[in-house]
Amino acid sequence: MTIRKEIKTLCGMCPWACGIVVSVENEKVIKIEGDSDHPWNHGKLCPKAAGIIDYVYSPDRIRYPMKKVDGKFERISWDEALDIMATQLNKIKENYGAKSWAVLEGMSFVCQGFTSMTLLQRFCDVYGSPNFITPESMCYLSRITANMLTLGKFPAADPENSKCIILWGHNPAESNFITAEHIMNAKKKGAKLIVVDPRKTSFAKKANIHAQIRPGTDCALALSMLNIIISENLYDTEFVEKWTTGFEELAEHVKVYSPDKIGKITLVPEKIIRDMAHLYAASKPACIVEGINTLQQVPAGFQSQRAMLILQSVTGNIDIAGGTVAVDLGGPEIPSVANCSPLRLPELVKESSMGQQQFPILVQGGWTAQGMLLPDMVLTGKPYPIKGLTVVGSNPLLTWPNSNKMRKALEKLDFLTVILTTMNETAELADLILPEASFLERTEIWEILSISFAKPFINLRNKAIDFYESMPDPEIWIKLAKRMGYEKYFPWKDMNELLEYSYGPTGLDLKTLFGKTNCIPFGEIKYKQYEKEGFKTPSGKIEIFSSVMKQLGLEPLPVYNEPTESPFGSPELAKEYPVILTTGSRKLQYTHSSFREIEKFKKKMPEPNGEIHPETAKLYGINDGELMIVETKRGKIEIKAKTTEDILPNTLSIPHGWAKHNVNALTDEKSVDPVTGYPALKALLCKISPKKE
Ligand SMILES: Nc1nc2c(c(=O)[nH]1)N[C@H]1C(S)=C(S)[C@@H](COP(=O)(O)OP(=O)(O)OC[C@H]3O[C@@H](n4cnc5c(=O)[nH]c(N)nc54)[C@H](O)[C@@H]3O)O[C@H]1N2
Ligand SMILES: Nc1nc2c(c(=O)[nH]1)N[C@H]1C(S)=C(S)[C@@H](COP(=O)(O)OP(=O)(O)OC[C@H]3O[C@@H](n4cnc5c(=O)[nH]c(N)nc54)[C@H](O)[C@@H]3O)O[C@H]1N2
Ligand code: SF4
Ligand SMILES: [Mo]
Repeated sequence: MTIRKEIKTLCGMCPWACGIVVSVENEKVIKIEGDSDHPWNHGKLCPKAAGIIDYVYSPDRIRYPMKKVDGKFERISWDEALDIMATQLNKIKENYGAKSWAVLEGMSFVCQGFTSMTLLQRFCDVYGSPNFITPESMCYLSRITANMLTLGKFPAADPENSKCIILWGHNPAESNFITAEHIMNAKKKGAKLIVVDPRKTSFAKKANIHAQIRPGTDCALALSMLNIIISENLYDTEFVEKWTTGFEELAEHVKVYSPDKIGKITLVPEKIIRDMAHLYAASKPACIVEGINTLQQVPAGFQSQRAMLILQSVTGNIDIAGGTVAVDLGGPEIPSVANCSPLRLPELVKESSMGQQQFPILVQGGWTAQGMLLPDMVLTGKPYPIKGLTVVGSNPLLTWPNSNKMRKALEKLDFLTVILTTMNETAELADLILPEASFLERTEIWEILSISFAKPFINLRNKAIDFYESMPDPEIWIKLAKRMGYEKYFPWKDMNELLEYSYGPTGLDLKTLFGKTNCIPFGEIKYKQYEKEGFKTPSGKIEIFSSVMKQLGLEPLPVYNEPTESPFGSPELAKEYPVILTTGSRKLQYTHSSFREIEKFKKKMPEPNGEIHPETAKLYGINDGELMIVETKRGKIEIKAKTTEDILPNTLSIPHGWAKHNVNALTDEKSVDPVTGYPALKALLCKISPKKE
């Protein structure tokens, strides 16, 4: 007899969690369709969804726990795997202290939602390690923190209702097709579009203005726009007076960012800077749709986020439809929910996290350690050694900067565990491999819509199938906790109980969520909420001048810093490495280093290429479609050149996540942003030459 069922759940091939309907026949997935009831994607899906079945049943899926014996992996039972893990963790704690074991989790794990993440943090808390590392050591958290510091909340752009959209360091045509649609819909209704990008992306070609910027100089551009808007009195005087602090200092401060000077620094012609500032200031409501990670991976990353917030503030585009909006949960701000989670037990941890002293603004919430310090700590043992690492849902050997150094560090560890769905390059180095359930094999809540897009909804991911011995991550940690004598802290019988505990304080109606559909309204958008409550900052206003930063000895007004490697900032280095390198522009069908094994994707894009202007290619004797050698101070790779007029001359753009052409062999993990410790993945120097046969 055939047993058929349909399960409404969420895609997990990328962070955006589109609603899907999974058809299961005799316990096997046979079809995936878009969920037309879902308020985010309304049934539409991107091409990655066509690979869900291939991914879930991939030959690369890890089916059982495995341990390494004489250089080869051997299948073992879960009991043996958890015993090994408990023994090794106890050993590290006894010999070196709890802080010498770290967890490094990846983007896919962040996408399991706050409950799964804070449960693992709770395990770290109870064990005593402060070193919980997330990809937010280089992605997104810098933006969240800059917003919390300046506005006391993390609102999102509202392009659907906007009259002028600046798409800044973001290419949603490749990285987020729903936002791409929202922008196109607004454009059809007459909204003006400004694109800031070193490449002529498909959006740049449709834009009213394209600022083809030199990578890493965005903060200077934003400050120059402020210079024009303030000197020409184009700002919202009433809003500025009532709701901001530090405007006068700002007006003085931005005088040096004159458009003629900044035109030379950014390579955006002065006239374009003026046109952008005028169009943006004259349109209301206007919004800035920014890169998720792009603008922060440079020395002025945190400051450019602050500068952009200030642009939105002085033009009065905060908390209004078509500007920026936020979901109000009636309790703590959404980014704080994770830190306020009843699952956290930070009082049990005696030590501070890696990076807490150097980057207190990023690390203070205890949400992530600054993982860029990890390789050096493992390799030098200073200020204390890291001896054990557990990688969850990540492939740091390819996705974290400076792969050669990362490899040395991973090889030096006493004990490396990975918890993954599919085999990857990092797993090859592990002592122990644990199979995680994929997103079709788990139940969890993912808060993405409210946090990142200000849509007042909460999402449920529903388990559709089982797969061999794979286990959802929270179950793994609860089982391990019991083995290590921590059971009083981990009493939950199943995921539903855990979710109830975790969401208790928010008042979320879990029964409706579980009973009805996989997405229910949650929270509310309140326009101009500040009129009633002010802003949740020390002054109750938008802090253009940040007193918190001043106290910490950081620049209280946004200051532009040159990229550490650049023709302007390091002319000596530029003699040897003359070409500007930006990395990691997204490709629609792949997520980071994932899905390279899927045949239908491989056919469309079997390998990556480095985009370079024909004039630059010619200068170095490189031909279109041929292999070139790209070298930085860290390493060397080969990659096919794609010559295109669509990129700024003297700039090379290479995507990340490819084992054979690994751009992270070229990048540096050194912290360049003094506020967050983020590395410079977007503005480096390299040299290029043709590969000789
Ligand atoms: N298909 C797919 N989608 C994804 C992901 C994926 O791996 N694959 N990853 C997800 C994740 S975790 C993230 S963080 C987001 C990333 O999302 P974003 O950070 O928004 O990255 P992109 O959308 O690729 O857009 C980056 C654009 O910035 C341009 N750029 C490069 N350097 C600079 C610069 O210095 N200044 C300016 N102004 N522009 C620059 C590039 O040319 C590119 O067009 O995407 C998410 N979505
Ligand atoms: N040069 C350069 N490097 C970058 C970037 C860049 O722009 N430039 N972007 C950075 C950014 S923003 C990010 S967020 C990181 C992302 O980097 P990572 O988080 O490392 O991303 P992936 O490569 O997708 O991780 C792949 C592994 O996750 C595992 N996995 C997938 N789904 C699951 C799951 O449900 N559970 C578990 N346990 N495992 C799973 C699979 O085994 C897979 O091999 O990359 C960063 N790296
Ligand atoms: S954008 Fe594509 S990969 Fe991402 S959740 Fe939606 S359908 Fe899945
Ligand atoms: Mo990311």
